[in-house]
Amino acid sequence: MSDASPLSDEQVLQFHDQGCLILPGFFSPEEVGPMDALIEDCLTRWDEMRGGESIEYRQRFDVHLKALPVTRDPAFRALFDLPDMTHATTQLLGEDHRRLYGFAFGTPRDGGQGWHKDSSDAAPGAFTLNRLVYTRDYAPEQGKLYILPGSHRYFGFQSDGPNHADFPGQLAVTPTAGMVAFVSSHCAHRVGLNATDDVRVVLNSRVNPAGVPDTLCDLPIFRSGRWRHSTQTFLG
Ligand SMILES: O=C(O)CCC(=O)C(=O)O
Repeated sequence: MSDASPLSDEQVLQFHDQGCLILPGFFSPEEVGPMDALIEDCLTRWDEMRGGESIEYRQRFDVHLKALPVTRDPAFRALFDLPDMTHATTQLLGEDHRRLYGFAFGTPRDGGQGWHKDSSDAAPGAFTLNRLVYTRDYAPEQGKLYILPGSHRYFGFQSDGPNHADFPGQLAVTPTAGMVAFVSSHCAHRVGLNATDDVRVVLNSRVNPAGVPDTLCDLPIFRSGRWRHSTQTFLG
């Protein structure tokens, strides 16, 4: 293990300035290997798996995915506890950050996620950190990760409009094995539609800076308005 900081000072500044930081090759193939094997095993049982979104949520926001039951496996925790990840998290959030919960989302053909911010409180510092990890290389047609840098500085979206549409200035990233994307919950992002028969999977372990409520991401905001996850209610 090296004592060197995994992120440079410029990268830390970039995260706070843009609301996101994309790091291809953050993890080695060996480091993501155990989680990739669990994902592979899950994908063989895809058709039997539940864990999809509600019809209303899918129709309003073009979000279509399944949650894979791999986040309770010790390998999930072990991946996010690797020294470079814990060190980078401290660099971005400070010492007193608080680990929340994890997800593994599988996106099948025609699935994706329309533009959204995972939280809708625009106060500076009121964000949850998404730590997104990809365990294998994906084709662009399986759904790129689109992010709108700087959008964490304002409330919501500047216009209503299609859930899947290009914005000037968006980043479009094709996930690769070992890539990590640190994305503020208040930075707009979407997952492009999967046009293949191969499921695309992302892991996410969320962390809050000190003082941020655990429930911040109960209220995401989409181009057409806010949604409350805990009651499955559209708030407009
Ligand atoms: O699937 C991805 O690449 C990102 C997922 C994401 O950001 C989300 O679940 O909000």
